[in-house]
Formats: sequence, C-alpha cells, structure tokens
Amino acid sequence: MSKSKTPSTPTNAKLDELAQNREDSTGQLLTTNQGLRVNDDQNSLKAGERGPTLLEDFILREKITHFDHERIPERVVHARGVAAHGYFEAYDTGSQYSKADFLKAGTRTPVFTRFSTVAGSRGSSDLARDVRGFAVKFYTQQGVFDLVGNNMPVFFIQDAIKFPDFVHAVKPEPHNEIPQAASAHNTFWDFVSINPEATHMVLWAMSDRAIPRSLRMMEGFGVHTFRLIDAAGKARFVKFHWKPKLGTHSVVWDEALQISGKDPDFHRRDLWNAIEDGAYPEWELGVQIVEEEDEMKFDFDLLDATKLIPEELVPVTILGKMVLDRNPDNYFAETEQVAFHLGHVVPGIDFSNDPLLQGRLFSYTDTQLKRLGGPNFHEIPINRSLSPIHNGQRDGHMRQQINVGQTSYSPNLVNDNSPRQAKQSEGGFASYQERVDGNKVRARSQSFKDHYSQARLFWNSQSAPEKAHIVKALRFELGKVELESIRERMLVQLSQVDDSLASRVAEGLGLSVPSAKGVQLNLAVPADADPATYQSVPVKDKQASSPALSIAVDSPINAGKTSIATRQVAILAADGVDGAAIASLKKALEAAGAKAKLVAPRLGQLRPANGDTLTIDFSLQTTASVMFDAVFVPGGEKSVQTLRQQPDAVHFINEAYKHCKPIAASGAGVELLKAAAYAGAEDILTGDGVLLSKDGEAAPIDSFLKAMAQHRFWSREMKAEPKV
Ligand code: HDE
Repeated sequence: MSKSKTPSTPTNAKLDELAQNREDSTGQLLTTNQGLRVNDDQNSLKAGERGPTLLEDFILREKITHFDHERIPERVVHARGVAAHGYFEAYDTGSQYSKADFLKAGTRTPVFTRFSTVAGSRGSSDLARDVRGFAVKFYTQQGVFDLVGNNMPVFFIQDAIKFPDFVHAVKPEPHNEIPQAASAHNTFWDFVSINPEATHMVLWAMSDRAIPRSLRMMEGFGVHTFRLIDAAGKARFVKFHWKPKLGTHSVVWDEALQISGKDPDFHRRDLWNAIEDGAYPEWELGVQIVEEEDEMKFDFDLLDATKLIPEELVPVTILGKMVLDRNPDNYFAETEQVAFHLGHVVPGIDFSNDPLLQGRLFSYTDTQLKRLGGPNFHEIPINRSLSPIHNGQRDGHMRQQINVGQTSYSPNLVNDNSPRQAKQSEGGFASYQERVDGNKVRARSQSFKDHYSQARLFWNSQSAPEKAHIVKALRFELGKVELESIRERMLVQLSQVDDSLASRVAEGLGLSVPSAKGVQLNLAVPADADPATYQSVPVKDKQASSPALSIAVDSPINAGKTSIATRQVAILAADGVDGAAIASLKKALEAAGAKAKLVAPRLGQLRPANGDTLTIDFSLQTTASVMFDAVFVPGGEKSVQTLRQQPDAVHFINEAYKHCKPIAASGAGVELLKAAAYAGAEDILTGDGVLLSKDGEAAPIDSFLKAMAQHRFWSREMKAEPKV
C-alpha cells in the first residue's frame, strides 16, 4: 500500500502545481462523477428484488461506462516503465556553453524521470535483457525540456525510416505473439544479421548493461549529437550523459531470469523503496563538447547514432545533478500519461542532423495523439508546463483551458496583437541557423558505413568477465534462434568484430564460424547494388580500447564509488541463531546505509540463543537469494542444523555463490556453506568473496562490507572459462 505523503515529503514548484489535481477520499462520502452523494453502491436498480436491472440506473451506467473506457493504448515501445519526481540543480559550468536558464549556477528545476524497458508489454518483467529508456522531463521556467535517452550510448539503426522494421523484428512475432519481452527469437536475429549497422548496439545489448542491478545504478545517454547554444549565439555539438552516484552495476543472466519469475517488479520496487526510505537516487548530468570546427576530426560521423565519442577523446563536463526524491501519487495519471518528446527544447538547446534524431522529432507528438487521444495532451497535469501557455491553438477533445477573448489568430489588431512573438532577448526560441545545402536524395553518407570498428572498440574495452557474459548471452540468444542460417550469418557478422568472439560463440552453438567470403552482410540494399555502396568501410582503429565503456568494479565509471548504501543483505537464520552476530552486522550495515533482512524457514518471531526475539522479514518460501546482494549465515548450532535440513536454505547459498555474491559466515554458519558446495564449487570455503570466522571469533563484518563494495566476485565463474 502506498504510504501517504507526510508534510516533510520533498516538494517543488511542479509538485505544488499538481496539488490542484490531487484527490484524497480519506473521510469523504462516496459520490458520482457529478458530485451526487451515493446512497447504495452495492446493488443496481431493479424491478423487484429478483427482477431485471433498469436502464434508468444512471449510477450503474456511469460506473460501468467509466470502467469500460479505463484502458489506453500502451506505448508502442517503452511500454513498461516506472517514474519519479525530483529536481535538477545546475553547477556553475553550464552557462558558458548554453544560455538555457535551467543551466545557470544554482538553479533548481523540478523534473519527472521515467525509466523503461523497450520491447516488453506494460505487464512484462523488469529484468528482460533489453535497453532501458531514461527520459527526463525538466519543468523549466522557459518551458518543458525533455531529454529522452537510453542507458546505452548508441542505437541499432542509423536512419529513422528503419525504426518500424527494427521494432517489428524485436517485438513478439506477429503470428503467435511469442516471445514476450525478449530478443531471443528468429526475427530479431534475422534483422540484425543482415543489418550490420546494428552490430555495435547488439554487443551493448548482449552486455551486462542490459540487465542492470537497479535503475539507480545505470548510466544514461542522450545518444544523438545535440547542440548547445551559448549567450553569444555560438553553437557546440554535445552528447549528453547521466552518471549515477551509486556506480554502474548489473546482475547475472541466470539471476535475471529468476528475478523475472520471483519478482517481475524488481526494479520498480527497488526505485520506489529507495525513495520511500529517503535514499534518493542521484545522477550527474554531463556533456561531451565538440566545437563546430572539429565536427569532421573523428574517424566516425557525429551524426551517426551507432557511434559514440570515446570519453578518452572528449571527456565529460559535468553540468549539474539530478535527485529523485518523491514517488508519484498515481501510476496512471503521472507515469502512464507523461508524454515525452525530443522536440520539447528551450533556448540554448538545439538539434543536429542525425537522421535518427530528425525522425524522432516527428514520431513523439504523433504517438501521443494516438496514445493520449488528442492534441490537448499538454494540458494533462503531469505534462503541463510551469511557464504560462499563450497561443491561438484552440478546441479539440477534452480541452481544459478556457481561453478568453475574441481572437485566436496572429497577428491581430483586435486584441493589440496579443499574444505577440517574443524577441530572443525575451526568451523567444530561434532555431540555430545552420547552413545546409544539398541535393534531395535518399542516401546514407559514406561516413556512416564503418559498422565494426566501434563494435570492436566496445568488445576490446570489456574486462574478461564482461566478455564472458557477452559470449554467454550470444550463445543463449542465438541458441533460441531456430534457423541455423541466421545463427551462421550472425557468426559471420561477429567475426567482422573479433575472431575470438565469433569462435567462442560458435563453440557454444556447436558450429564453426563460416567464411565471410561471398556473404552479403547487408541485405538492406538492392541485390544488384555495387558492394562498395553498402559494405562496411574498415577504419584503422585509432583507439584500441576505451576504459570508460567497461563497468568492471575497477573501471573509471565506478572509481571511488564504493558506497554500499541501499544494498540488500539476507541473514539466513533459524531458532537458536547467534543473536549477537546478527545485531553487530545489522548495526554495521545500517551505518553504511545498507539493509539487513532476516530470512528464516518460517515467518513470525525468531528466537536467538541469547533469549531475544527478532521479527523475521521473509520465509524461505517468500524470497530467494536473487533478491539480495549478499548473504550472511550467523553461527548457532541449532540454527545451522535446522537450515541444513532445508533444501531452500542450501539452495540459497548455492545460488548466491554461483552468482558470485559476497557470502559471510560465522561460527557454525560455515557448515551450511559446506552443505551448499556443488560440483565445480567444492572450494566454496576458500572462494573469493567468502568471508568466514571460526567459533568464538567475531563475525567477519568489516571484510564482508568491503566485499560488498566489490559487488561481485567474477573469479568464481571465470574458473570454468577457457583461458584466452
Ligand atoms: Fe523512442 N519512441 N524512438 N528512442 N523512446 C518512443 O514515444 C522512436 C529512440 C525513447 O518514458 C515512443 O511516447 C523512433 C532512441 C524513450 O515515455 C515513440 C525512433 C532513443 C522512450 C518513439 C526512436 C529513444 C521512447 C513510444 C527512431 C534513445 C520512452 C511512446 C528514430 C535516445 C519515453 C512514446 C517514455 C518512446 C519513437 C529511437 C528513447 C513511438 C521513431 C534512439 C526513453 O514515439
């Protein structure tokens, strides 16, 4: 049940403005939509107690009609999402690059941020292997600015005209609507196997980034190149980045699959709980800045959304921070009805000619017209601008505004030419006057045709465990593909990136990598086209790897981010457990902002050996190791004996070890670990990230907390990997 908002709940100008639309029925009498008090809401109006219902029953009709019309179409992509309110605070860096008011030092702007998966339906699992949407609505004093990005910096296609094809390929197949929220099927891999521009993004989608540990622990990217315009009118190209304060972390695939069953709302719940607990998620917004005169200095095209600018070439300049500090009051009214659009910009921000961006500029308003039912969606409270709206647009379904006066056209003399155009000095938006001239063509620039160099850069930049995860993901996905021809063609694509990548995937598929000779790798061109017009142009790698692309714990992204705040620790216990060990662990975790949860064979009260009683948070039936970041087994002979008899408790440890999580045990707790050793994990007691203390010694709390800051101990799973 949602907690009622206390007066101390953070607020901001947008939340205050939303107050006029909030309704709270607490203590009120039941009414119809016309405000008529209802005397009987349990029985319809009938001709006699056992007779037919009367058409006259306007109360029944109103209630049922409203119910019949409750659903609106889900988003065609990014249907499953979750959102939160918060604010953006500008540092003193932005004004020199952009005249946008919200980037002036110290300015606080209310935001509403929606995270999403892409392919699944509204009711699908949070832990699907997928790109995550990262869309931020800034309610600035100059109008709404939407930064509609993803958690990966590149995209599958280069031109918007291919988007419907791409989405049709990844969505469930049309004949049987299978599979839900998964790319592991024929049509997705068919599409990418003949569209080499997808290769770079495919590697991102197969990487750990596609299964985040938490929405609070992922980066965000604007993907396209945008422009910032400074006060003097000078433009610079930029790429937007969101950097999470808690670092960037993922789960493992086997874990993701299980979370999808045990708690499909895992990310949604995690975000909600963190905000309710006051552990407000935070990101810094930054930009990579490229002077206009440097546009052509890269070995890729800045307008090509399948390319990123390595951070080693152009570092990220931080402009401010975003804090999410309040959950929505109502999912439908806010999270479902929020309407993002790339074309919602403010003076100081402008576009580039990226053909993917240009197509998006059309799509977002168009889709809201269908989804939200008409042109007045900007009047829905969550979409309403905080700066006033004055124009000649009128009427349409569900118009809320009551425009007064005789004129709804411009210019006019009847109303003194109001509303009049704003000068730039008054904040009027004027598009950046980029010089453009060219022939009208349907074409792809030659500078877009290198499809493999950055895929290789990404692959080369991954740590050995991250590479192993990519290989396993490809084996899983291609293993689900039924047509061998698709698998083989994908192997050829992968061999263009890296031979060892292709051969490792091939081994898992029981295939060998076919020769690329004579294989037309790009079918999105006419069969008789000259290969020079579609083949990937190899670029001599200028940069072998980009450390910024790895999310290993020692990568630059995670450097210095050793906080374990909000991490969840399971304490496995039964009656007779060592209560003192639990107390000291709980104290240490609380001090570090982490959460300890007591997991026992049953619910109710636990009776530790020292005579205390403790409330059990979960029984072994209501939770699982995949819900936690780490596990602790305190001593206490009786407790450990009970747990050893419970297959679920043994499995809990077994699985936590397999998922490379920190595990600690004190006293007799070590016996449960021994019972959990499985083939390949016989050395569980000496594995990295396993912390033990003997009988009579204090629990290994400090080292356990340090191990949690390491996130996972991949060396355990790497033992089974071939040395490459
Ligand atoms: Fe979107 N995208 N997209 N997209 N997109 C939508 O708009 C579209 C693309 C992104 O939380 C839709 O309101 C086209 C890239 C996010 O409400 C739709 C193309 C990126 C969200 C649409 C792209 C995104 C959407 C569906 C290729 C990362 C969720 C519902 C040219 C930079 C926003 C809606 C939310 C949603 C179109 C590609 C991000 C249909 C045509 C690249 C985060 O308008």
